Amino acid sequence: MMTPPTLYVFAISHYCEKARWALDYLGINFTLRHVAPGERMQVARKLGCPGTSVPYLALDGQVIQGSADIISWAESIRSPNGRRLTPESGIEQAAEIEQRIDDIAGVHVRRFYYSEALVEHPSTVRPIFTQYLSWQQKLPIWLGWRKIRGIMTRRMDLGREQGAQSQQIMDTELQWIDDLLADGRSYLVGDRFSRADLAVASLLSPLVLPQQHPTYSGLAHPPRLAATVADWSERASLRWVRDIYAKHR
Ligand SMILES: N[C@@H](CCC(=O)N[C@@H](CS)C(=O)NCC(=O)O)C(=O)O
Repeated sequence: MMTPPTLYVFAISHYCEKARWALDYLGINFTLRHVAPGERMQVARKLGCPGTSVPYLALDGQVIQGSADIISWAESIRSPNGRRLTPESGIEQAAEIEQRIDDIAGVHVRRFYYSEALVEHPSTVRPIFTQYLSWQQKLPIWLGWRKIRGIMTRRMDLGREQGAQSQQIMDTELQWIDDLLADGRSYLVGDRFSRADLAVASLLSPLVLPQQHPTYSGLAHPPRLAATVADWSERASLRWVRDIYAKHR
């Protein structure tokens, strides 16, 4: 019997939600560890991760970094509940959808949100950053908040113009999902829930804030994002995300 793996996450991260949802869905027993921003890098180095981003999963002497690789690992062991996330046919199509949502919408939904929330309303972001952390973990975030904001602003290239650019990219990416759903299908590939659906729903969840999401109950949209999301809320893609969360999360 192997020791349960440990999944290292940020509460606010939609990529972490993607990995966590997959492990939950497949009934895999794991320990969840919330890490603080600086701590994430130290733990990643100690475990021998190739990079420093969350999520990463530590299991007996091995570490798997990145939501897609974590899902592939979870699919490679026998799922305790017999469920699968890889579709029986259309594996390539599912992989293409997952890759595109990981590379484009995953990045730009985050930049769209932080460009307004972290730059103009930073006090609304900090509670989610410190959620589920111990006092020892919270303290450096409180003390170093200004520095953390600066680093994040530079690394993600945040700002008003950049936010508007990411909004446009999100509009295009939502249109891509709207078009895929236009034939009335319930799932993106085949006729059952797959990793393509899980990837798209989790990475778009910051726009929808579904009530089944484990960590977004305290997250509020800043005003311009809230107005855009209100305009977009009846799009097929966002209605579908709400439905997928209600059915599968
Ligand atoms: N493609 C990666 C993206 C992971 C990612 O961007 N994680 C962010 C949190 S949302 C992070 O840790 N950023 C800090 C860093 O990259 O050092 C995945 O699917 O896991």
